[in-house]
Amino acid sequence: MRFIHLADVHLGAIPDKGCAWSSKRQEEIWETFRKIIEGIRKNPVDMLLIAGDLFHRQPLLRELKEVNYLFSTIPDTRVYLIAGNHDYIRKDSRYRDFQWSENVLFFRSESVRCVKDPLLDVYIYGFSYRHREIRENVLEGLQPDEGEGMHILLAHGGDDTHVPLDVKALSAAGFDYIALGHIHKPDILLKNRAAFSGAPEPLDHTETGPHGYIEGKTVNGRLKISFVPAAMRSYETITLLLDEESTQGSLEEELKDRILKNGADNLYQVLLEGTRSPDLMLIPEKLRMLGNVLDVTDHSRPAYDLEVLRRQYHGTLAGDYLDYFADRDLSPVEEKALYYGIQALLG
Ligand SMILES: [Mn+2]
Repeated sequence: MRFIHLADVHLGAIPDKGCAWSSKRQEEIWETFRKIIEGIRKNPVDMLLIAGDLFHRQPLLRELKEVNYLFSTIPDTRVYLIAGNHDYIRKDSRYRDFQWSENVLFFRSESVRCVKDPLLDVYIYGFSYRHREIRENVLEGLQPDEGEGMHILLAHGGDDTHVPLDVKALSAAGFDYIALGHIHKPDILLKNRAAFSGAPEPLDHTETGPHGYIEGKTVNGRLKISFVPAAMRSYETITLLLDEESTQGSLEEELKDRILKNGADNLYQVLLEGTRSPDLMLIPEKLRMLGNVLDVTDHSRPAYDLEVLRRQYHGTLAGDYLDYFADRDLSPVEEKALYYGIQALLG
């Protein structure tokens, strides 16, 4: 037996709105989903488990048709689908009366239902969101049915307002595998027994690291799961360490290099750290134009020795200014202000 566990595809999402690559990313979310289905067509799995938030918001009818067509191209795979908090079954949801392809089972109820797979001794348990939030742990005390075979639970949530579930308790109750959705970072919670597959494509800069799905298969009757990377791009952070020799040009050169090495398609957050020469006038905007750079955060500071300056300028306006900031806990903004001020006063 072999399955693929997907979640949080978020079809219809438009990542990084306002950025040059945004609409491309919207298409890539679909593209990666299509590729996963294509992979299944070439090498069929018994089951495709989709643990919620297949869509970013209420699916349009044409989006459901598109997805259903893709499912119809993998007739040897049974698709088990639940709705999450983003694509919850609202009163006017297109999910309500949609006719799915024969190989698709959509769990419509907000309470847990169990179905037996028609071909395997596998029992699938699932429920869908019919509201934006579910604050109760609707899975509390849930136990698998008697049936001989494997018991797989499909669930979406895991935080305070979206089914605060207890994975260990569910696993202890006898579920052989818990296929989870909602958290976008892939996370195997219990080895071979419970995992968040994560979003196949990362959706914003907080979703760093690899993205893809979970594949499960039985080996000698035992379930083994593994993470399979599938995303076309990733969000990464590049830290440039400045010193007193750094110039605008040297930093641009270094950033270009690092972006090439890390993959020109990836999406970057750039951090500037270290100390720089007081007379370097950085233009972060120019760094932004060197690749898919989301933003440049400047934590670098001019190489002033504040104590020395304070003594040196004692009794002058600059000295008073330095006294004012001395021995205070400065927020990053205040710290910036301090250095701008010194620059202005001494310059
Ligand atoms: Mn969710």
